[in-house]
Amino acid sequence: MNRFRRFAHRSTRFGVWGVVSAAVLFSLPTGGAEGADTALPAAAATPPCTGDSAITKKLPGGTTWRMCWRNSPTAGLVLTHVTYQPRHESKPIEVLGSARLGQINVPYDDGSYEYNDVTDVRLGEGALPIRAADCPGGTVRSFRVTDSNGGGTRTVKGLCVTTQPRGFAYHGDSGDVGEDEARTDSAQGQDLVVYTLHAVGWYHYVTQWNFSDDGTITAKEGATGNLFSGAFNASDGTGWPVGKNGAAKALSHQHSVLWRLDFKPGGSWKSKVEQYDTKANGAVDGIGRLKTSRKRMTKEFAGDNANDRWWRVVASASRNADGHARSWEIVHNRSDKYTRHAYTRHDVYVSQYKACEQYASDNRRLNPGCRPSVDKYLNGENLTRPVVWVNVGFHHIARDEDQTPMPVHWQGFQIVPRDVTDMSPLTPDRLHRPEFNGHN
Ligand SMILES: [Cu+2]
Repeated sequence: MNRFRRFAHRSTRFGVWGVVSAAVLFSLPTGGAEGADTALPAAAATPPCTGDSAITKKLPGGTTWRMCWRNSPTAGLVLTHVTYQPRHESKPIEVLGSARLGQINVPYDDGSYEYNDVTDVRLGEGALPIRAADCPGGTVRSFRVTDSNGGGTRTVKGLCVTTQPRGFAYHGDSGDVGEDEARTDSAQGQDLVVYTLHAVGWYHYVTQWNFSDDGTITAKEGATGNLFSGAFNASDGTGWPVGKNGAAKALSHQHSVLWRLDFKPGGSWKSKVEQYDTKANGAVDGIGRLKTSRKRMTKEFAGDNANDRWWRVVASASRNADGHARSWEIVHNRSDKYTRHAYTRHDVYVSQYKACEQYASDNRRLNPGCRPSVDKYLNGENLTRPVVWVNVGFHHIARDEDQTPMPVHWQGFQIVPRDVTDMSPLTPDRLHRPEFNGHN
């Protein structure tokens, strides 16, 4: 059985920006050209999106997140103009110009199938409705999608916007920092959470973004649904028995999820990328010393996780109240890398922005005159406007518990603020004072 729908490529390109039409059809977010946001006038007086296309949420800790969203026929959920405004900031601070999936590449271990779920299967056209019960405490918004069977468009009530508790935000004793009448401060954190559901064959993907009150952004892709029914014949050792006595062997396969992040830190596309590594550096009386070094990444590069290594994107013209350059750190913890493809062999790829470089692989299907994949986007250019591609792989060896429906398996990463604010954005007001910011 063929797992996937096949259909001719079409695209609906309604402009989302600046549309003030009262007609429902035109106020619904629709798929659009991925690079479209770059064509906006720099000093647009009108907001980048209005009505149902805009998400604004002030969390209990005082942090406000704002963004625009749409459903792309390929990439599914696309977030643009993502800004963060903690309690003591008078203006929103821009973080991401746009953020979305760049590809989901799924090869099966026996060499029988390989899918590019974003570009080829067109994940975005497989949008599924989200039931009210699956968006607890939130609201489900609608969007238009091209019908994947080739006829017209349909409305899908398929974007959940909600909030979720995230456990401890902090717990501390103010006597430690010298407050006269010491108190124990504590708070529980909250996230703004947005997600969509898309069917790709028998799989259902949850594309989720959490925006925390402390400024952290978490991207996670969940795979659920059902194991591909055509792939229960792994008799050659490339699967795992999931039926009675091992007659049915589910084929193992790899999900390489690649996200495309077009940073706009502090409101400018211009930014720098740095890599930090911490290494052993001798010892003093038997106690080890460590040395952390910074490497400015001036040219396009592919990076690999290593012990004590991380990267950050640094704003070129935006500083916090302490005078430190604002930056956002990429936190990438775990990944099974599919080494056969150059575009899934590394943990991050950082390319200089180019409008036609839209997908991590299979790019020529939609951008025929352009380079084919993210590894090929790295051709030695200077990095002045970096686009960060984060690759998180999961090698899925099925288990009995994957039937049925399959429990969601997640893969993702985080973007964590570093020096975006002079103190924690959640510091209680009575502690948000110079005497508690740094010790001399
Ligand atoms: Cu899987």
